[in-house]
Amino acid sequence: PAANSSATSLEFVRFALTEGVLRFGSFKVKSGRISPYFFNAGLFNSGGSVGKLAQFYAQALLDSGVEFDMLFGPAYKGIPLATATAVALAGHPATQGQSDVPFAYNRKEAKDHGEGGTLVGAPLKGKVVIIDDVITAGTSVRESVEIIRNAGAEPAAVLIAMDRMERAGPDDALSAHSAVQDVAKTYGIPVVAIASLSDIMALLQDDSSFAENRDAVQAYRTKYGVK
Ligand code: OMP
Repeated sequence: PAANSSATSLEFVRFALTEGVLRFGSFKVKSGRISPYFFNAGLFNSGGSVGKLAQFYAQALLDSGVEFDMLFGPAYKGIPLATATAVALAGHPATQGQSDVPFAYNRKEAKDHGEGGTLVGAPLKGKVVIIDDVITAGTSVRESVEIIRNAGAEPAAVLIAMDRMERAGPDDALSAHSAVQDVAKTYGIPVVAIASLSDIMALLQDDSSFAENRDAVQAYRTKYGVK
């Protein structure tokens, strides 16, 4: 509910809006639904904005209380996210420079020369946090969980920027749960999001210049949103 929006998640939504990462309009999303908003994390594309994004990820992870040993960023989009978040954790005031969290990522194609293999970075071990941008159907999470388990490590949580809070499944057989809830249930791990559709709604409600978008987002939420 909007009332639960934290100051940090609202600040993040404002930041995404300023960076052009969050846009209102009409967008066809992966599910085929026509969404009145889109969150394109690929547009955090400068040193300053990725640095700030990573601070939000680091803060959300620390606030969640999830115990973890390292980060994993699935190729391609997760790679800069895991890298930058590890940097942000190392510089976070709460860790007083005492936290040097290892990270790893996968290649999409296996390499048959040099060091070989599909994994790059620190060896996967202990409790691993998967970092991604948005979960829609959860496809990329499934792959990451397999990679981590095959390496003998343990998935600890999924950390994402935006939870769209949408019901999973085809439109003619909508599930009562969201893809995020399904991921949490299927793998028995929490999904931690910096912000969610609730926070977007809270921002739209605060600002009268968004009246039209507010109605469209509310209608979409009524149709496809989870409670
Ligand atoms: P899954 O890996 O199936 O969960 O899909 C996640 C993908 O949804 C992202 O990688 C994007 O391509 C896409 N997406 C967004 O990035 N932002 C949105 O607001 C909506 C979508 C989407 O297509 O649903």
